[in-house]
Amino acid sequence: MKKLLLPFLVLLFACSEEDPALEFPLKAEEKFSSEIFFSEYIEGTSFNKALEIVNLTGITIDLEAEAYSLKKQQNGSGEWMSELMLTGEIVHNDIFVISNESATIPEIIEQADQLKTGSPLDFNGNDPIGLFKDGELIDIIGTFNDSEEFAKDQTLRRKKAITEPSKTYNSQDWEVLKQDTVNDLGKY
Ligand SMILES: [Ca+2]
Ligand SMILES: [Ca+2]
Repeated sequence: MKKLLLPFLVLLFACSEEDPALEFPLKAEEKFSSEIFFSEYIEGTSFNKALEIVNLTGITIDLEAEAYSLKKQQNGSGEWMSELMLTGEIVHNDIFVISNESATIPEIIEQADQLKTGSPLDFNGNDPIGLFKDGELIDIIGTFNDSEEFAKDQTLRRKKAITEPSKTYNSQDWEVLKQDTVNDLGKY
């Protein structure tokens, strides 16, 4: 029996390595988020700008079908502008990256699920960015109608304790990293 069991265990281990989902089956008590939300913001040098969204809702989100979009408020004043409709899907426990197409840091381009030149992916630290669903704001980075430089030359990473979007920006919910930090882009 022992001779048969060992290859079986090796096989089982090899399989579980290939598919992380097998190692961490969903527990019945696991709490899902009610919505997708921003998980990272990169305000780097030049056009090195990116936004990351995470899906912890337990279901696949079709961004286009549900009309998710991004908008920017230029320098914290005026109307929301430069609406960018998001396209594609995010499966549960996955992330979606939107990057400025003119970025020069390779990871920003490599990790991108959607690329855009210019606005709204041209924020420079004082431009609130909103995540919208069918025209309704669901999550925000920065404070609407506030021209303060809240994240100039920084990477912001949402703390793991935060599992829901928020229509009010709270800097306490974000970890601040130095300019051009991209090592967690495309990961959660
Ligand atoms: Ca600005
Ligand atoms: Ca990340």
